[in-house]
Amino acid sequence: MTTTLTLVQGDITRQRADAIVNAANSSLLGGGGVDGAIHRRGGPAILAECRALRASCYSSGLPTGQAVATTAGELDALWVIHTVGPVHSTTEDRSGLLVSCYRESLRVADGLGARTVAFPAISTGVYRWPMEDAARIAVETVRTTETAVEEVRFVLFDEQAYAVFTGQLR
Ligand code: AR6
Repeated sequence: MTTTLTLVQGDITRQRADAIVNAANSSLLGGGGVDGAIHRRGGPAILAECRALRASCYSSGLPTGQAVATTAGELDALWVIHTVGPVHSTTEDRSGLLVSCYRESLRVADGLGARTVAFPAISTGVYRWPMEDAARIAVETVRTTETAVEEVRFVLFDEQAYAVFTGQLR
């Protein structure tokens, strides 16, 4: 099965997809950036499920590089897949954890039977990962991951991020 990679500039909370990936933090209890936007537009059902996951499976938080799914509430999607990106470091190579975010999210998507999955540029906001490197890792990882997902859509918030991802897809 081949996976098609597509790019869109815009707000991930406006996307129609089987699953939308959230660049969360390990608390799973919300935050700023994409995380804040998803919870705001998706409504309280997402947070309620996140709280239940915290209580049942992740009492010390979702580890960096892992992924877990909840309902998508009022979003135009069936599921939100929450993954925790690494904070960028200049002294330590954490790229394996960023690779893991994409791989684990696709693995969760496969478990759900999702055919279309929208990703933000994980770790490139509050977690300060340089866009060029993050885009390379995102595209390479999706291209080399065995998955039944038919479309992986990268949703880039601004023109500059969109241009960087466009360069990586060529
Ligand atoms: N749609 C698509 N992309 C967006 C949107 C949106 N609505 N909003 C922001 N971006 P960030 P991180 C872009 O900070 O770096 C949160 O507080 C943004 O321009 O959302 O993984 C969490 O709770 C950037 O390129 O995620 C964590 O604490 C990219 O999405 C922490 O931030 C990721 O930026 C996670 O930091």
